[in-house]
Amino acid sequence: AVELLDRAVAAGHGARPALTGARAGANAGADTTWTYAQLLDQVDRIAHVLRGPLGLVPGNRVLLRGANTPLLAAAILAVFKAGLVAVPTMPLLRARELAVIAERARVDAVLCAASLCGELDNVPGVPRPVCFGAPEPGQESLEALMACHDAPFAACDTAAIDVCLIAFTSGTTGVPKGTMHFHRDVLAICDCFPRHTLRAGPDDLFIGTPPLAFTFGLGGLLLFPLRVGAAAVLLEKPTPELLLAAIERHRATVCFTAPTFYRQMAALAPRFDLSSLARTVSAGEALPLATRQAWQDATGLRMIDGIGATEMLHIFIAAAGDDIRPGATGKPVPGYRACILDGAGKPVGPGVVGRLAVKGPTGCRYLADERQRDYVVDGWNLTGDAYEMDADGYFIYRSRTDDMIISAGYNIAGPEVEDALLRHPAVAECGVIGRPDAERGQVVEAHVVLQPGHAPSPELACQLQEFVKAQIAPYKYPRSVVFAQSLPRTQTGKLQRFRLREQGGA
Ligand code: 3SK
Repeated sequence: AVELLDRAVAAGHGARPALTGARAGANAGADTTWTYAQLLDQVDRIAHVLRGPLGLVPGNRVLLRGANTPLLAAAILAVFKAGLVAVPTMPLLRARELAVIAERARVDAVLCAASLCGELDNVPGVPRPVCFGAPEPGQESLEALMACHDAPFAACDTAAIDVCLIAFTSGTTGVPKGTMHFHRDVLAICDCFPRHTLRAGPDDLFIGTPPLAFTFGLGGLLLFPLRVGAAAVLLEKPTPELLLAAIERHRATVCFTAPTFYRQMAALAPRFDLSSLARTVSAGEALPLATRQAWQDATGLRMIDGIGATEMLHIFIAAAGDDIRPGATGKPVPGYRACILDGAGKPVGPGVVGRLAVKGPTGCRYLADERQRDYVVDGWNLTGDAYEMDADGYFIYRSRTDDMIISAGYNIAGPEVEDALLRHPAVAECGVIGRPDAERGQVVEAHVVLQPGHAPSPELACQLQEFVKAQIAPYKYPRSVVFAQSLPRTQTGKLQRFRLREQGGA
């Protein structure tokens, strides 16, 4: 992966646009575009900074934090090119979550957008961040260091099986898991879904919303376009309206986002000229049929649905064009195989719901985590999804097999939200589940037993929501709070979340 960009330039794409940064708020419209040659220059400067002034050596780990911007993209590519390991983190994460990642990944350096550096002050033991994008006085400036290095950077001589990326996923127990990916994995995902399913080419312009810290976004908005010599537009703070406006303004041809966004965009679509759009990709959560239909009615486009996983790096089942069958995710992407297993781990035939198992050029390698044993069994990756296969080999999503809540494309572990709630003095006990929701797929719902002396009220529910938002990434807060006298537990005291799910929502 060190040569991804150099090869594009060598292939003659140097003068073509590579990345455009579309800014939000007061700076909206002040888009900046880098050609492939300009992007390469930025990447080489950052690589020099990492290996020079920062003193990093191949294999060192670099935590990256920032909204989707060309400079964050350049930093990720520079980490690869310098033979280092990228540890991208979601921009909304709070100090407590960052501390766990920094500690687990044992990071050696931090590159952080200046506006997000403050949260790192509260993370014990992380190296002092080097800040980019208008650093304030007192912050170490990446751009100032880059200004001293204008020579090309010779790509580090890495091996195909050197780790270049540790992508974190929140586990069902709330303890984040680092998934390690090799240089060859990065190239493999570029040569599977985008080539065979999406059929991307150099004239495409990619756009979308997933953060580059989420492998859905890293592939769809950076690696895939660069691999085929195409361009991408990165939106700093996307909303459905801003995304639609940017598609119109830039004449984007390929869009990557989650079903919740498509649902909201469908309602607004008539106000925009979306005639440039040729292919739209939905992943990150199951695509409801109603959303697929609403999008198709609004745009005439048939959605390319896909299922991926951080453990697998990107999408491994999908369908495009005439292969699309509404209600089914699709078939294994060329390069991957999939089957459905019963409770004993034996393959089942068509029409039987079981655990989805996949195998291919990428796979799960947890960083020092015993859950590896449960995820990879006999070479098959068990993704935690319940699926069935039909007689024609199409895979149909049924549910998650674990307690992970997937809301608007975000993976949220219930126990992590419980942990945050339990820190409130009014909370005695709580259980957090995902409640089905037409718009977000699921919403986080907290069932709360109060301490003596506290009474349920809408004000207290709001207070608890704000309390959670202040501790962990705000998208994890419980949109629904149900006050209860007691929680269902087993004889041994274990919370029975399935019984909470069976109860009606508030
Ligand atoms: O987690 C997912 O659903 C996903 C989807 C597409 C690509 C990558 C990922 C992690």
